[in-house]
Amino acid sequence: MLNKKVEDALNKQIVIEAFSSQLYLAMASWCEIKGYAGSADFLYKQTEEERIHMLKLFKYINDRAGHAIVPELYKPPQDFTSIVELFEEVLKHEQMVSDSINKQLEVAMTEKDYTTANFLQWYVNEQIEEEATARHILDIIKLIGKDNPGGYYLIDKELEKIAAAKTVTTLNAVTTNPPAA
Ligand code: OFO
Repeated sequence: MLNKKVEDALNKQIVIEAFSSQLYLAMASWCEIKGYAGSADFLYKQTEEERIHMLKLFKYINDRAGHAIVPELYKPPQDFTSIVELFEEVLKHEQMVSDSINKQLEVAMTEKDYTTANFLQWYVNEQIEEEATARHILDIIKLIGKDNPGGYYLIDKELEKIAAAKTVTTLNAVTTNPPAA
């Protein structure tokens, strides 16, 4: 059974993952209406992925006899000055998520809940990938040069390729218990 401090820490992480999903949905919508179809594809996949991250926490908390709480919806920003600013925000957001995971991991370690610490390791690894992807996108933006004529078009074409290569994880693939045979 989860102790209360660990349960609260995991429920805090649910809030963060839910907000991540909301934020990327708002970003996807902005990209779509501005004509950045490749970036929108990537961010629509990202919003789904974040929901899976949230659901994985739900399953874990409830499997350990805690109570996973559905968080309030926070309204994310709806407007961005450019695609460059938007992806800078993505990187900043993912860095904040990594800090938050580390805080929850610290609570689990302090409470000597090594099962939860082991569970959170999945998120630690996931964050390495999420931050690396955001940095990779910003590197592409720098290489193409946003001030080049057609730069935004080329950036979006690169995002289209990244989106096509991205497979959204399913809940079954990330839950601790294997699906029943
Ligand atoms: Fe849940 O990984 Fe991004 O935020």
